[in-house]
This record gives sequence, structure tokens and C-alpha cells, in this order.
Amino acid sequence: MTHCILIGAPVDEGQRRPGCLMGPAAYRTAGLAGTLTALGHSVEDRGDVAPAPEGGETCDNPAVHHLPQTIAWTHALREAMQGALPHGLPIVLGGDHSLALGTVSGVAAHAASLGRAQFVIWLDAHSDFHTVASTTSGNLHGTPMAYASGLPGFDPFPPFPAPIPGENICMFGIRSVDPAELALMQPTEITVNDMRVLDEQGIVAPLRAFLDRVRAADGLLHVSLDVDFLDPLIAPAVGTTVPGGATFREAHLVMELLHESDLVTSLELVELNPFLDERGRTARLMVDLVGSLMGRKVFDRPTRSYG
Ligand code: HAR
Ligand code: MN
Ligand code: MN
Ligand code: MN
Repeated sequence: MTHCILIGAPVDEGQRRPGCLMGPAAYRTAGLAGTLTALGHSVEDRGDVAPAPEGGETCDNPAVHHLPQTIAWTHALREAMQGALPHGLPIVLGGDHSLALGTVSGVAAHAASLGRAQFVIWLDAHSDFHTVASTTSGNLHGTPMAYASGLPGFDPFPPFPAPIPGENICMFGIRSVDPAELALMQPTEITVNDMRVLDEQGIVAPLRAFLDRVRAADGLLHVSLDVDFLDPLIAPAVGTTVPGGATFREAHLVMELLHESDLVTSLELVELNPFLDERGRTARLMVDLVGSLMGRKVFDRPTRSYG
């Protein structure tokens, strides 16, 4: 039994397609809390976070938009995460992926305070490895992994509390990386399991390999699930669809393996844009994936060998 702490993060400013701010309401409507309680977990819904006061920050890159708003969210979400982590499993309901600038700050600060290593699994079509200086779209949802890696080029932001070493970051589902991101990622030790890797090796072997390292290091594990990790045919409610994503079973399998690992200490659901959804199907799929992560099994046969 896990104490699940729901944190609404109605962040819309990290991209240009309005609607992600409806994400938290859509997850609640799709029955997230009931799904968790049906699995025997306790649920505490802390409501929606409000951004901190804006500071009027500016930067040299004219493409960047909503910088002070994004920094204001970063402060508030870092605090919300640090406030929740000692009490249970935070499940952040986004909100576009710029919210991870704050949530990952919070988990990294928490891990550092415990003297434990922080690990991140990034399930996404995109690497989100731009800096404030390198982004050409100016959409800050494309930046959180570079921030968490401690890269320079985030001057207006608060310094990232405890940069996460590349060895501790594992990406899955990647199929859209800008040239500048690629150049920035090249020298890092980040494991990028792009769709080609998943096609050739399947998702199980690379995921198990990473989970083994988390366990060996007694690390904390943050899971960031971007809707566009999924194939747009099954998850249309996202502003940045990229063809060729994870299938229904691949996604559930990731969640089932994460459940069995018992290593996940925080989770965020990002980029859902309910305005683009078809009768709630993407929201419901995301809730079902959380169900798998929290222990739901289609067929629970105790003799099954997972080795
Ligand atoms: N790399 C592109 C950019 O920076 C697209 C980023 C899209 N990011 C998300 N989240 N949708 O993964 O604009
Ligand atoms: Mn605005
Ligand atoms: Mn993303
Ligand atoms: Mn994405």
C-alpha cells in the first residue's frame, strides 16, 4: 500500500498550444483517485499548485516566451515536491513538460538532503535538452533535462539544486531531437533508448538494465511520462505528436516492470491537452498506465516467472 499524493500542475506557458492547463481536471475526471484506491492505495489530493509571484526575468534569446511565468512555476513546483516527498509518492498531474523544471528540482533537492542518488526515467518522443539559450522555438517545455543536468545557459533560473549525472538519466521513446539538443547531449552519459533501440531490443532489456543500476545505488527514481511517448494513434491529446511512438502494450509493460521494481519514488504525467482529446480516451489511457504502475495486473498468476 502506497500513500499517493496528487499534485495538480496546470502549467500551459511552456508551449504555444493552449489546453494543458486542463490536464489536472481531466485526470481527476478520468478517475485517477478511484483507480488508485481500488488498488488498495491511499490518496491525498493536494489540489492545484499556484505559481509563485513573477520576478520579471529576461534573457538574451528573443524566441523565449513566458520566462518569468515559467520561473514562477519552477519555484512553486519545487516547493510542492519537496513538501510532498517525505510523506508519500507524489503524482504530478500536468501541465506541459516545463513543469519538470520545478518537479525535478524538488526531487533532486530531496535526494541530496537524504544523501541518496537521484535517477530519472524520461518517457518522451523528445529529449527536452535545450537550454534557454539554444531553444529556437522558445518553448521552455523543451528544456527540463538540460536544466536537471546542470548545463549552463539557464541564467535567469535559480541554480539547479543538485545536478543529476548523465549516468542516472535514461530516456525511452525518443524520436525527435533538434540539432542543438543533440550537440548538447553528445558529451553526456545519458542513456538514450530511442525508438530504434526499442524496435531492435524491445523495451524490457534496456529498462531492466537501468533499474538494476538504480537498485544497486539505492537511488530514488523519478518517472516523467510525456503523453507523446505514446503513439499518436492511441494518444491523440497532445500538441506535439510524433508518429512511431510506443504501443499500448509497450507502455503498459514499462509500467508493470516499474511496479515490480518497487523503485519509483515520484511520478509526473505531462503534456496532456484535453482540448485535443477524443472523448477522454487519452486521459483514460494515462490513468490506466498509472494503474499498471501502481500494481494492476490483467492476469495475476503467482507462478509466472519474471526472470
Ligand atoms: N525540440 C522541440 C522544441 O524545443 C520540441 C520540444 C517538444 N517538447 C515536448 N515535450 N513536447 O517533450 O521546440
Ligand atoms: Mn500567457
Ligand atoms: Mn517532453
Ligand atoms: Mn514530448
